[in-house]
Amino acid sequence: MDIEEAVKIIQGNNDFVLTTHLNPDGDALGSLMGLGLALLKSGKKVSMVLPYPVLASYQFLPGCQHVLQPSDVLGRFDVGIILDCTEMARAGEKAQDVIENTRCLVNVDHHISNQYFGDLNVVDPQAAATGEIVCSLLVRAGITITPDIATNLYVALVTDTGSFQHQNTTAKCLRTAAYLLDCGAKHNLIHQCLYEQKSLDSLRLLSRCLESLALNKSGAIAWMTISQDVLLDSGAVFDDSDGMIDYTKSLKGVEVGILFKEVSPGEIKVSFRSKNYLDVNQLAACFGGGGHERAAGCTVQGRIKNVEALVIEKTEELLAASCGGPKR
Ligand SMILES: [Mn+2]
Repeated sequence: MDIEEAVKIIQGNNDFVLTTHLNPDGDALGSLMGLGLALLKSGKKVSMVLPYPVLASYQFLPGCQHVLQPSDVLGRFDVGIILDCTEMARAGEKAQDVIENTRCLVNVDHHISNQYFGDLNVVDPQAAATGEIVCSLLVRAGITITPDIATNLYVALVTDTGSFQHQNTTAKCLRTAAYLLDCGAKHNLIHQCLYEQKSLDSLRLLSRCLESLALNKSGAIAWMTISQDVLLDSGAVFDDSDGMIDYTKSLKGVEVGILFKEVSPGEIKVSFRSKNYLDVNQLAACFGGGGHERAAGCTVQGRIKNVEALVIEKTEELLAASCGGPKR
């Protein structure tokens, strides 16, 4: 990981464009705006670019007002920084055009499946969140972390660790979180904005989602399904299903939890979580996806029942191959 090189690039340049992956989550947005605000604060010219508006649920993040559409930015930038993104294509075509039209591309990420596509790759799969790497970068570059920057980076940590519950919650992650609280991130407010602003429709969707819960024979695999019908019925939107997958894993004896979402007819988005030993990055890769060892996803084309059967079968196969037992 070339963090010192990245510090030099940040210190030695003035003209930056930043982006992250499509359907940005808390880590993507927190890293984007945390770094963006920090560069602005140190007097640099910064464009933060996203092809779609920031989700309403994340609009409490300081810096949202600076986010631009790819069509808003013109010309060639000195440095492009792409955050939390395994491969260039995940930024979306329009943001990709902007970020590629730079003299130097820096790829900052923590996914084990990262493709090392940058001129400089600051990739640390040990980091709990990309926001954790951004925090190290800022500290090493001697940039003061304001409360607004801290809030963004803290959100990155909270969301990518499932509120410090997932296995990626390391001592370093918690030290970074503590440091960000010292810098002025407001835990209480952030927690409320992230987890206590749900709509009635989204809880109705949760109830329908839980009704669909199924288990395989051994009880090691649990899954839930949200079809288009169920979604329309509940009045919710797919973004409301954030976090619902964790209920699968909350069951005793379950090693792998899966959520199937019919995002459009014939297009099924599949999310995976594992508890102790199954490498779901590897599982998702069987279907052209990826992510982390304990959290990953992919998109599979087909009818929802067929996709379910296919994915469960593959999951059982990999579970059996992992010798049916925890390695640690
Ligand atoms: Mn992340």
